Amino acid sequence: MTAQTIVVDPVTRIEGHLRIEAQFDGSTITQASSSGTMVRGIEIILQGRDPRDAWAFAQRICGVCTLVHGLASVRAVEDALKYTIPANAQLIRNLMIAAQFVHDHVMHFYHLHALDWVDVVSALKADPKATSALAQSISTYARSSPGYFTEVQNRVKKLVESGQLGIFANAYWGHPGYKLPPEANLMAVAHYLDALAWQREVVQLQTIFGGKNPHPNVLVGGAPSAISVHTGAGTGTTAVNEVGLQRVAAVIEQMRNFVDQVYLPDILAIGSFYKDWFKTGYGEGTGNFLTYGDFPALGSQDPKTFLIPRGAILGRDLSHIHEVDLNAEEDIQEFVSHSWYDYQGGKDVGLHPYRGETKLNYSGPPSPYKNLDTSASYSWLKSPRWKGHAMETGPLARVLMLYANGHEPTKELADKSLAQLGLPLDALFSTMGRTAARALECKILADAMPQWYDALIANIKAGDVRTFNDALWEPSSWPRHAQGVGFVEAPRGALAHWIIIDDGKISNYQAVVPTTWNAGPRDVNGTEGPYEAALKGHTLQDPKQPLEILRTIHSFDPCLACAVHVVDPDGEELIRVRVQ
Ligand code: NFE
Ligand code: MG
Repeated sequence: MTAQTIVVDPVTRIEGHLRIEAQFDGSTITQASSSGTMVRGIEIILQGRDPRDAWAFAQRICGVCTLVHGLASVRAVEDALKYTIPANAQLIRNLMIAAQFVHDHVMHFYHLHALDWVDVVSALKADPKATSALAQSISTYARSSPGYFTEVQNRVKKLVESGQLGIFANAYWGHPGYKLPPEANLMAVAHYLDALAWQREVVQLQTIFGGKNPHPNVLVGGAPSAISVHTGAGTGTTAVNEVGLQRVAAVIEQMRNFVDQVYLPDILAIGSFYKDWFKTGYGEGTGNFLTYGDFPALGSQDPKTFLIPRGAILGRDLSHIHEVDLNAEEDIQEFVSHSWYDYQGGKDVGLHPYRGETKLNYSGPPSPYKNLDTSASYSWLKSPRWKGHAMETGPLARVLMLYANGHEPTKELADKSLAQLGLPLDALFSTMGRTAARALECKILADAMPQWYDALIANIKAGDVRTFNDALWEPSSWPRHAQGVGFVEAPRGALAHWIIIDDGKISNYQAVVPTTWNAGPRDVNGTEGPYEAALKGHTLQDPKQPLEILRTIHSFDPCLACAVHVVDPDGEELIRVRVQ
């Protein structure tokens, strides 16, 4: 077979618009390019505004990780002003962030990623009785009777017979890369539907503390949730009361149950049929991992107390965690050598976000008919680098960081899960390793939620209902010039917003988000971003149906809307796979 270029544009079952091009030599991918194909420029919109309002704009960067940009923004302002928040606000933030993780990870697996591994059409051939036996052998989940799986199968049958597959349309059903037996496929499809109903319930945690979802409210100086245990339902108050707090406890329980009984067992069951996707290095990316850290211990903002530690891992070396400084000019820099932006100092300099610039300069396609020119600019994403290295952020980075730091629950869970699959720790450096890491951290965070909830309740019982510190609310109390960084571990990875405040107004605002780290283009030295590096060396069974590309790209859980801080102006396009 002659060399060819495979174009997947747009990649579907992600957020935002991503184009992947792969050079295919007939058996393997020799080179890949990742391009974000749209832009809006929230950072520009923020200039000149009141820093206390910034979160409401910044939060609109994304409709998927709908909380975290708001929080990164208020934390940036608080860091700049040295603004402390009450303990209750910190606990509420921990609970909201963790809830965002659990919600987002389950949705990502079932609704965006599972269909890369699960063949919906094959589920029709399953024996519901055998499916029930399989489900009961791996979990105590109650919805596992033969009757239940018969009902699910009938629903899917109706869909297929109608010829209108809807959400299940346009996949590569029947591709030889699908390895699950029909019963495992049916079980996973049933859980796909269950996860839809589950997420409607658990999202209530955000509405109780943040008023609504998506885009719950946040607040510079605290949490926008007044607490009043003496007001019941129907008293006309919007304060968080006993009813709301009890509902939060129930939601935490629902989250933990679904992760323990459905998500984690499914990942291990599905993973056991795809051991080749756990091969060390296959779909790995750069082997460099970055976390900013999050979930402070009560009463502290010191990164040393974070549940998820901060650090960098280079070249898979878990024995040496490098320190990460978000304020150091030389450490985190964004490059635009291959991005549709200009810097005043030229295309080849790197800028720390405090000095960051957002000057758009679109200089060429992609159009569906023209390939990316990787010697020039080819993406709306910038290329963030840590000390010059291309770094992966996200669940795999965090699980490795927890593991390397000796976090006992992580070690126990990871070791047990890998042992069950008969795999070594190195198997995590792979496409399936990344997908499994997401499920592991989901459990670690769901299990951490009760301690924050209990601490919140204990404070309230002791009479402390404070959620907001008004000490620095008025700009007259601010210094004339201030700068700060707000960071959050977001579901897709390390997120930070850098803000500069002059005379009470924003004079510069830069967001560097998880998907920019992961999906960014080559940098000034030609070093590829993690997506690009991860696809190299992939074999494809059928280049016209590049399922393998989707598996690895989806394992990162792309959000291009975040990555370019955008909304698409040009409307949707169906997936287009073009082989030249
Ligand atoms: Ni739009 Fe986001 C997360 C952030 S992404 S989803 O998680 O920040 O890269
Ligand atoms: Mg940015």
